[in-house]
Amino acid sequence: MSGFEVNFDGLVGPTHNYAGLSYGNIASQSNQQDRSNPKEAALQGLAKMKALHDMGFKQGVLLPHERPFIPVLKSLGYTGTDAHIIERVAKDQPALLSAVSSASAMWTANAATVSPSADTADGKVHFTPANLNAKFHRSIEHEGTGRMLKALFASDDHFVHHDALPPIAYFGDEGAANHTRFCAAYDNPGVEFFVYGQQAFSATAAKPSIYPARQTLEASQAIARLHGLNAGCAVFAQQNPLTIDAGVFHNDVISVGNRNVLFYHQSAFLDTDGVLRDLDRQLQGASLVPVMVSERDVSLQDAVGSYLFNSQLLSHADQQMSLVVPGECRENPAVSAYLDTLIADTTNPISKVQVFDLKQSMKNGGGPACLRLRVALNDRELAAVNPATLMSDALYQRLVAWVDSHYRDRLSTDDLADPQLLIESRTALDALTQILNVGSIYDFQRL
Ligand code: SUG
Repeated sequence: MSGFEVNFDGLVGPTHNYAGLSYGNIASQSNQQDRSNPKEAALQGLAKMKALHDMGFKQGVLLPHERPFIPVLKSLGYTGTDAHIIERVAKDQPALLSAVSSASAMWTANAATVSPSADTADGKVHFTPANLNAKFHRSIEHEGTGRMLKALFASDDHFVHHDALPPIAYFGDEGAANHTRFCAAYDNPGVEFFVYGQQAFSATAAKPSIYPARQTLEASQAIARLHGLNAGCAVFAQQNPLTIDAGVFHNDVISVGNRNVLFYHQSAFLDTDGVLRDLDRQLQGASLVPVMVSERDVSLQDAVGSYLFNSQLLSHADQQMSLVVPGECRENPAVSAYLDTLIADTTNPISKVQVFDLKQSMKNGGGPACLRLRVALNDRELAAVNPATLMSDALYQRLVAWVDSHYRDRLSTDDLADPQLLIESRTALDALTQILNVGSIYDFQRL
């Protein structure tokens, strides 16, 4: 195996809360107004990063965004001191305050789409931050994300950064949550698999009827063009609209791929035979290994409830793979029984299941795969990544101490009106930019 897959997990921010902001995301809606524990959330995320680092996987860290995000409130006409603005918005429009306070940037699978250098015409790694324009609280992430990615992947010799797509529904883009790459080895040319929820420019194509489809074909095609993907490198497929109506708001809630393996639910795609045929045909140097989970073994409802497919599929040096799942998978008897048969079955390379407690994030619909952005790199590219953002024993200790000293252990949506939370959050993030050596990336540090 050559090349690396580095998983960049989002650190959960100090304002992590449950505001019920994501219609179509069942966990987000059903936990609205619960009290959150930002400290526990951040420590749960860090524990996963550290455990994967200890298992020998390459692990990086992305920073939380500045929240509550005062510049957006100013752009909406609020004036005065920051404390005054927060007080006014809390009174006028508490829902707006929740939106600008969301720690949703933690789900870095939605941060960007990344194309490795082996797939692109100019031989560079391409990044496009996702416009996330389906939800207001997420649509305000891409500028900060772009700045952060430039601070981590700074070398022009290796990395190309694009702007997010135009911020309208026609080009709705949710980043790597709807993008999977198949390859024989991480630094070999791969097949980039773009899964979309709807065709914006078609009045007749299938669409979900209850919940919104966030990703459009038009957006996915634009990303493939911008990244200069080599001929034969892209496959586009529509997610089954029935799954969106069942709460599968991103493809990574119903399938996951790694190297030549596609692990998916029977109902994931509109045209499964076409997906398997195209991926297998375009994959170079390996055959596709499809691992299909039937409705009989795991119902769509259990898949959504347990987040079985929002797992990370990680390759070990011996070619075997681990499936990193949330604790909810072992709490669901059908899913747990399925996992036991999956790892006992030697016709696929998935031989281990690693379970993590990510309840704080899960209650907002964010499992192990949501929390990470995959970046496939070769040795030279890895050497050009900001080294302070790569996980180590020392960095883990520093980040745990940082969380312990800056984070609250309870937060309700009413607490978002506390101007002290803004000060605490900025103090924490200012210290974090020093720990991770990323410079002044936040607006509050630059204005
Ligand atoms: O966009 N939840 C996120 C969860 C994102 C999960 N990401 C992936 N599947 N890759 C979303 O729906 C809920 C916030 C709240 O309700 O407070 C939220 O934004």
